[in-house]
Amino acid sequence: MLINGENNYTLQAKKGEVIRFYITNSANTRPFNFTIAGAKMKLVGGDSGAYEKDQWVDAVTLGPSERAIIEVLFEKAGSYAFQNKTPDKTYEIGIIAVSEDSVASSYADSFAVLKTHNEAIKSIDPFRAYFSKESDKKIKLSIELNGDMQKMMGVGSAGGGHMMADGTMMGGNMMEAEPKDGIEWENSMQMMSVIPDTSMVKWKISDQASGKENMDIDWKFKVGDKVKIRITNDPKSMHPMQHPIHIHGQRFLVVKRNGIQNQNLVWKDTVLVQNGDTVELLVDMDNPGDWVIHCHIPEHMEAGMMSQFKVLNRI
Ligand SMILES: [Cu+2]
Repeated sequence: MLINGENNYTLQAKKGEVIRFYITNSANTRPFNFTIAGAKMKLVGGDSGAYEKDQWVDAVTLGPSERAIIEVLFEKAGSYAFQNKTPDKTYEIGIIAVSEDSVASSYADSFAVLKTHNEAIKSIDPFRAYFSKESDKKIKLSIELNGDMQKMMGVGSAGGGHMMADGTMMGGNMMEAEPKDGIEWENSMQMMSVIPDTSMVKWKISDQASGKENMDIDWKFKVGDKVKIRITNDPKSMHPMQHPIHIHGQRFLVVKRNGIQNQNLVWKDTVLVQNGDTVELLVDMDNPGDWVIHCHIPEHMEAGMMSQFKVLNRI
């Protein structure tokens, strides 16, 4: 795990210094739960600018392509660790060395205040009336294995698990590997990751209304449309795991997660849809052209997990 390309990233700071960090998860597959041990941390921004309001956080969870802006106060001298803290393991991925010299002008007083960001609130206001409308599009995330792959996995054989009519695995290794908290933090399903290629595995975005999948989905919108997209990540799929879903060319708000209204919004272009989760996005279709919506894990995208849509100019 690297920070800015280094496996021993070190940063120098001074006592009393407040540092603003722009964090991008540029990993291929791995989600990060990023934190700085022993320092006070404030979440101020996401993918595309400020949140409506600042909030104190212990850590930020980022899927591939997601971004966060945090501010951190280093009150005392000493060594602070950048960490990736998952439920089972804490990785140290860098160090901030804070010297005894006090910083010339400290922003500690300003840091102590949780601010409201009026610009962000104003940019979201025109969209609030659409938050509770019916979903315009409903998609499901899942996986399909071909016959050879199912045999390899022991599906249907006496020794392994067997497939239920609804596609659920019973018995075999698959159930044990199901992520505990909606996120597969480590590569726990080695066989799924090492053996298969795209001829054996298809990762799927399925449109619930048309029954179409992946690139056969070809939605059409008009500039100015405010489109509600509901995404469900099937917990009963053969490999239940999180998918960072990325939309090109437009911005969106994650208005609801599992039916609960989001109380602190930020403009985004990627949402980490955890295993079993349902998220509702309100997408601002303001950028005409041909675009894609896809999982930001390249292996999943290569194995199908991408759809297309058009945003047409109003005549
Ligand atoms: Cu994916």
